[in-house]
Amino acid sequence: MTPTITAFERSPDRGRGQVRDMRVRWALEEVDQPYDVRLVSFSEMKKPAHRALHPFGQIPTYEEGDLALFESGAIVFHIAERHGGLLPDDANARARAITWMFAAVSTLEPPILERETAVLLERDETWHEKRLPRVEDRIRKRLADLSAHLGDADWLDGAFSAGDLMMVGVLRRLNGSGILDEYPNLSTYLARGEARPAFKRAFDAQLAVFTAASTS
Ligand code: GTB
Repeated sequence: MTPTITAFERSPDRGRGQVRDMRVRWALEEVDQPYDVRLVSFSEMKKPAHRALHPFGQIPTYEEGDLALFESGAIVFHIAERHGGLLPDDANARARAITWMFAAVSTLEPPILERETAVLLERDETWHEKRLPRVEDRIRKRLADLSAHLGDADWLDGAFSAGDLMMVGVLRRLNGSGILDEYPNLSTYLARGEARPAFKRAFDAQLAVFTAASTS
């Protein structure tokens, strides 16, 4: 059965692949699972029909038969469980890969999101200049530890897994900040993830939504 995911009808990031449907698209591409996309407007996301799929009125969602999921991490986990290739067969290695998925969304992503909020929404506040370096230092603390763990390995724990997919998805949110450049092995790790053919296919698919919208 072909799953259907939701994505922004008009992508505020202009197709730079920062919106969270990108992670889901990437996972589906990694496992060679075709998918349909339903584009939703900001007002549609807040209506009951969409809230029945996503209680917080957001994207992405995932529908497959009578199963409806939300939360990009949970969706990627579901895809990884149902298909081969994103989680190791060995039970302990599998548990570690899942641990990295959680680390991405619950340890790395929060300070990165905090910075985005500061940069996008708090620029005019009198305390912004003082606060931003503190927020960025909280990110650096996490990146330094992640960098030390990764060392000169290609991936976080053996072969590429859903843990790497989620971590690369989160680290991409630092694109343009310059912060990741301070950790050369993490910059290379990010580039390694983005060089995967499945990533490129997912990126092109989400970009096509934006380019189609801007030419119509
Ligand atoms: N924890 C949830 C998940 O991982 O799925 C978070 C889902 C979420 O934040 N969805 C956002 C959304 O639907 C889109 S990704 N927002 C609309 C709303 O809340 O009303 C966040 C996002 C938005 C825009 C950019 N951008 O333009 O660069 C990047 C990321």
